[in-house]
Amino acid sequence: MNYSTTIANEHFDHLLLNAGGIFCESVDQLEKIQHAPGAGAVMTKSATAEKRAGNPNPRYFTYPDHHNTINAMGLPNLGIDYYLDYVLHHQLTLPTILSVVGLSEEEILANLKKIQASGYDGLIELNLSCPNVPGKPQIAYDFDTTDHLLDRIYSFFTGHLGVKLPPYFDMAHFDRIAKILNQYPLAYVNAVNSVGNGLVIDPETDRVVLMAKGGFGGLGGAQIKATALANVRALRLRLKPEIKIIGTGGVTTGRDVYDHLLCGADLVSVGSQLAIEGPSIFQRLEDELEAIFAEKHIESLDQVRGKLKRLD
Ligand code: FMN
Repeated sequence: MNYSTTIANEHFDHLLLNAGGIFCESVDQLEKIQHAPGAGAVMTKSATAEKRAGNPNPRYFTYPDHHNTINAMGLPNLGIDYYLDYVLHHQLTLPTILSVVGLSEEEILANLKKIQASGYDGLIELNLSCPNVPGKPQIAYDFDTTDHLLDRIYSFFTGHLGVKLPPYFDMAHFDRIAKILNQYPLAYVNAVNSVGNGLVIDPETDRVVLMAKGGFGGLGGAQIKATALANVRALRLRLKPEIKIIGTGGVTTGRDVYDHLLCGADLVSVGSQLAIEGPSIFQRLEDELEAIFAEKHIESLDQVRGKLKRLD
């Protein structure tokens, strides 16, 4: 299959990449994704202005079924300078997306100004949806703040920007966020981030499994697939065609990748199951996807992307 896909000035030969936060905190991890067979791109860890230790351990938990996770990492990262240095000065094999975040509007703007001043010309992903920093709401659940922030960003920023969104659960909210995003020259949206503030209980001890936030944490893996697909589909139906979509959430099999494509995803990223299985997952998922294409006699991505059928 020809997987050739373009977002802004970046060209991808494969559909899959690591989801933000997975295998991407250190150069060592990033290099493993760069060289993973079947990977089409690399996402760096969401970077704050200064490096952060994140929340206390335990802050990540894999369910016994090995297909689901809950985390309250709290954005541990090595700081924007580290990741900017990586994308600017390392020999990159794959298109690499620089993920940025901030704990305040001013920090976000300062990060983007720094990136712009560096001359970096690749894709940048602004994370508007981290659910795990105590006391800091997910920005993209506040529509007015999101609009105001994007307005401030585009008063100076000329780079290729995508935004990472939290999951929405109400049709009115899909309408609202799409209307805001359509006002700006965004390269893409990435949907979805972890489903915020779930709670997992250990049946042996009757205790929560995470230390921070009283055990509340972001959900990932198979349990969030339906929510992720709904978000990709709802956004694809509402966003202007120039805004591409990275589908994220609930991918554990090639069929999950296929379903994201049906809903309109241009690329698909893998979080929890990559953390569980390691970078060999990309080739497995691509092989499973190929098998589905062969079985259905599909010869081009255009026959699948956004081609979800309705019952009426
Ligand atoms: N998303 C980000 O945009 N930036 C991050 O730094 C980030 N860190 C994460 C760390 C962990 C341990 C996990 C499990 C998720 C993190 N996420 C982050 C969210 C994932 O990128 C992804 O959106 C979410 O896990 C849903 O995908 P999944 O169902 O494949 O896990």
